Amino acid sequence: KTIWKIGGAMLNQEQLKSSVLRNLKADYGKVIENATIYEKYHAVSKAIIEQLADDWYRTGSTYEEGKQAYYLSAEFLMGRALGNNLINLDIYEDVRDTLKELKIDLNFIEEAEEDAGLGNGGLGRLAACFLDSCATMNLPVTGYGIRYRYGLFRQRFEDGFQKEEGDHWMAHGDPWSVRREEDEVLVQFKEATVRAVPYDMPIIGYKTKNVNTLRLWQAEPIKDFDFQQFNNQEFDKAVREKNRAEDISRVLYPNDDKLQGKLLRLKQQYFFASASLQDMKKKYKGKYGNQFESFHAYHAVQLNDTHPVVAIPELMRLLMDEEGLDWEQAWEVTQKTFSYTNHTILAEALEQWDCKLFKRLLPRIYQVIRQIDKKFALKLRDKGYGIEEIEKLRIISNGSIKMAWLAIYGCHTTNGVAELHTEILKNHELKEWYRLYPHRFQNKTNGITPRRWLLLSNLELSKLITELLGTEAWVTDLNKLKELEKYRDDKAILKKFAEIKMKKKKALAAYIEKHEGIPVNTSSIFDIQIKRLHEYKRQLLNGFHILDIYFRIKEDPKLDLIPRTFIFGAKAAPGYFRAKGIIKFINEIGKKINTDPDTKDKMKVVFVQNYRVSYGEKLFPAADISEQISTAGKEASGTGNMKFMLNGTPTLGTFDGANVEIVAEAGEENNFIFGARIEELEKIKNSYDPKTYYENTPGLKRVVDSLVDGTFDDEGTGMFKELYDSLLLGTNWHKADNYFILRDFAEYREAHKEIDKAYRNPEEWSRKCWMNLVNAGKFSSDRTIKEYADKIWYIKPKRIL
Ligand code: DL6
Repeated sequence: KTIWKIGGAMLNQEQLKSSVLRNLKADYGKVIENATIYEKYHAVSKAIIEQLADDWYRTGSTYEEGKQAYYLSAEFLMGRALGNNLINLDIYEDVRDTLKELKIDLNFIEEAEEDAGLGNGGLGRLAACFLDSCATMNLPVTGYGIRYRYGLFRQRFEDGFQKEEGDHWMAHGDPWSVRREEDEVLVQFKEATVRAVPYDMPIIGYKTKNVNTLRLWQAEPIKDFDFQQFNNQEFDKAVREKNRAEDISRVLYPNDDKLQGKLLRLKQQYFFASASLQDMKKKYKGKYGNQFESFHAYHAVQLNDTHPVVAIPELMRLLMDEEGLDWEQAWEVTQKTFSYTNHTILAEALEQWDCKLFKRLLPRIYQVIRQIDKKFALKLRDKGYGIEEIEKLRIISNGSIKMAWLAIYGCHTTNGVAELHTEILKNHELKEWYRLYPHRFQNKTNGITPRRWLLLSNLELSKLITELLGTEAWVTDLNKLKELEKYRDDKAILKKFAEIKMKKKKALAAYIEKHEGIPVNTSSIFDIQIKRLHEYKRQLLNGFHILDIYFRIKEDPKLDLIPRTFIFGAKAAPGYFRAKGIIKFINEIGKKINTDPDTKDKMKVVFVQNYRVSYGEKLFPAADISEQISTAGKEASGTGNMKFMLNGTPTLGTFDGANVEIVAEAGEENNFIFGARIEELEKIKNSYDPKTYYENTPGLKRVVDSLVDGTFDDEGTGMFKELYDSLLLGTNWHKADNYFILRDFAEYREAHKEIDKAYRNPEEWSRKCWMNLVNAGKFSSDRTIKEYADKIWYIKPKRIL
């Protein structure tokens, strides 16, 4: 039976089997019976990638004709490849059946694959979803990033405290990457030059022959070791250069939304920005010779946040120093090449580099930035700007380089990631810039790929959708879901839908029991908050509310509540003390509630360890409630909110980020919206006194005090007292309760009561879920990418034949 239906060589079951066996033998000298699970995973992956080679190569050469876009990102949170690739190739079930004949369980080997966790959270996962959409839509787009040897740390809990371990994700090999030594380039720093060696990952679109590329750079030394020093028995010295070079791509910085002005991070940024541009330049030169005045006509480069913004002065350098363009020409080409996406308005996340540090590492690049800054100031002066206004916009000020300013000035377009976020940028954070360049600002509301987040993770629901629509077209045209709205009152369909949810809940419960050792009741409401741990995301609010229910049940054991399972998943940046305190606090709450005979059948708290993409694939489909409770104005967009929605889960959320658009699509009546809106927070922010809420909101004092009154133990770390003070006293740099937790507590509790009420009517509840699913069309990353392609990159699909 032929199983490979898309392009490439025709592959039948027998060929697949022999390819797997051949790979096992060639790579490990083994047969199925004595191969480990990793080896089997490896052999199967290689059997698949083998089939792609021709189409992959042809995609590359087809794209070389004409304009291409490049997505530069310090993070690509890819997750696992095998299952997703099989789904996109439309061979998942056939491969599964074929492997059965070899006594290989596909599910089992899928679980052996480590996530490629080369990103922190939303920003990196967005980049991964975008690549999937670009390939699916046959768009000539290449991703460029860093091949970190260690991805985002692995998390486990010890006595409720977060512990981190290095994530050596490729320890068992990396069958989905191909080393392309022939394309290596050199990257020069003041004190050393390193080799950038590309590893290419195939990006397989859904049911298309095109295979796009994610090119990740690995840093390597010019010379592996110094033989002379080795001979002199100076072993450490002999490998010093090697280690220094390798340090650059050794580990992903585990901070999201917080700047760390570390030299190594700047090295990483310049390393991949320079390597990527040199790669483009080399290919361009091969094809068009020295016509660098037209470089921008063939290259659209998207800068994912400020991390790759050093590419702007680097392209200036390459064009002037190596290709002989004059400043004005180079600047025009540069500005027409780049565009920039802003992902946050948190001040602490806006990257700035200390001039001295920068100059020490990259003197020539520093010189270029100084020149850009100077010319910009003169331009503003000529426009009639006053000294103070100029100072606000200057790229270099107070001894630092403001990367966001450099980005806006050096790019033709700046975009925000949700309507509300873009409005905040235009009217508040970047208002001076917006006044100066109104036409440069655009909105591109984020999206997620329906392939990974529905087809792969919820096959059952996908099948129901296909059955009802009579077509699979929704997979690439998510707006088709809207046609299913007509079933909103169809009892039989809603019942089937609810049964699927139950099935996913059972699967999650089994997984949680196995991995966290906690049994959960599948008829309870699965109330899930999964995202990075941050004060502004307000996991603490969720924790307080859980504790409030606990105290209410203790007071009144007959309290009539639908049982709840509160599930958290979150990593805290290792140096973020307060975030780690919140994890410990929630774990303490869980310990108390899960062991108390009065409450253990009514509620449960589970903080899953090591939340990551592959865990998300199990959590999103099983959720009854999606917690999106950030302080209004703080979450730029959110994309987890969209993953829940697409799996038919109502949002319990604030008017923030893309929640606003989710509710506009699915109806406020089908979601649970609460809390102060931006306008109100703007009004109260200067006079806000959390103590008033603390004292006057029934039940609130009791839960806040639990931090310090002996209810819980932080084992002498001072974490809980620090949290308590942050809410009521504030610090030098933060006002008390900076994120308005106490202000929103009562409304949050009311919203939960609404949920409890609504859940009692199963049909009504299913209808709400259904309305979320069928209105999720807007949030496909295909829609987002089409907007980037049409309005920013100006590129068109190019299908290979
Ligand atoms: O745009 C993707 C994602 C948004 O959905 C989140 O709301 C936002 O917090 C996140 N931003 C970052 C910022 N990192 N930096 N700098 O991760 O981007």
